Amino acid sequence: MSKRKKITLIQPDSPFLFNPLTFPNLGLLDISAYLKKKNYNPDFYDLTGGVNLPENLHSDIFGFSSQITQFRSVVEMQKKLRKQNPNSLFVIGGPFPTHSPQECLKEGFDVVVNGEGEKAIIDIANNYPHIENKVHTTKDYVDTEITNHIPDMIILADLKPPSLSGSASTSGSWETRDLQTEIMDTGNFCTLVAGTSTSFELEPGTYDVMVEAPAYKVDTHQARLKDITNTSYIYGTTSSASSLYDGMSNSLIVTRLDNLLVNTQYKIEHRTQTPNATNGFGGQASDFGSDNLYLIVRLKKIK
Ligand code: B12
Repeated sequence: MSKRKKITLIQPDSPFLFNPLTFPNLGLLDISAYLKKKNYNPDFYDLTGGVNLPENLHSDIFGFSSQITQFRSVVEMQKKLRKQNPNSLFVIGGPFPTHSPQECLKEGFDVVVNGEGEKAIIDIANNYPHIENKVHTTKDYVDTEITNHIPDMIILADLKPPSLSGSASTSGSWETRDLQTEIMDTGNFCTLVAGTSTSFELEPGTYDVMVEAPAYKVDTHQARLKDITNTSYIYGTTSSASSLYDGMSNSLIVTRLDNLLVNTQYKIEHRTQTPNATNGFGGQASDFGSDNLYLIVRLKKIK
């Protein structure tokens, strides 16, 4: 399942200039580069020098850059494109919208970016189609700027209703753990592999990994992270959860997945010394009434 939205960026022409091709406009190129860095893949149309926009363009989000001198042509393009894309979001940024945001709203744009646009466009793309603010200003993102170095975070879990255990450990040899829920994925870097309820796929990059895999009344046990794509393993702590005395403990996997060059699939496997066919991979707390969270996989994308 793709979470990607189609984004189309349009740089208008500057026909009033003696040679509009002398200085390529940097603002929208910058926005495009930032979207790519955050794993979006925008289409970019630079109309400088009399290039025409293709007919029948379709996109979830259209983003225009505009100086005051380009505004009329941008408004015309927006109105034409909206006829073919009545449900799309039309965003405008650049010097003119920064100076006159209300004018842009009056001319039909859905969202105006006032000031620097890098954080704003990611916020808009991540939340599309639910956009609360019509005008995004740089100061809205000051906190995000300060926390610029906080990496993207992915949290996956085996989350079950109150009545269900973390599944049985039956064989005493390596068994695949349930992992069916994505709790958080701030940069859209991870996908649960459809039809498995156990496996996830990471996009290229470097990830710090922390996995907590509980076991209940199984004596010695150990979890491991399996790289399905390359058939390799990273082992977690060897832990103990007494089968006699209601023992419960976690096996902890801590590692770094360094410089993945291609999409790579993983799952968690777990081995127990003593099988516990009732609830070996986590005893349920049905009395609490809340969902049970058993296995938890936390990934930080650091590059
Ligand atoms: C360098 C510069 C030039 C250079 C190069 C311009 C170029 N090709 O990029 C030269 C000397 C060629 C030039 C020419 C002109 N310039 Co000039 N220029 C600047 C200057 C100093 C910096 C622009 C810049 O590169 N910024 C860096 C980039 C990365 O930032 P940015 O473009 O602002 O983009 C950011 C945001 O605006 C926003 N953003 C931009 N587009 C979009 C789109 C979306 C969808 C989103 C979400 C966000 C977004 O995100 C970007 C990244 O944060 C600005 C003043 C300023 N300090 O901003 C004036 C400025 C842009 N220029 C201006 C003018 C008027 C002109 C000319 C019309 C002058 C003339 N009479 O010929 C021409 C027009 C050029 C053209 N192509 O149309 C005005 C525009 C006024 C307005 N309200 O529109 C400005 C603001 C100066 C001013 N205060 O008068 N300019």
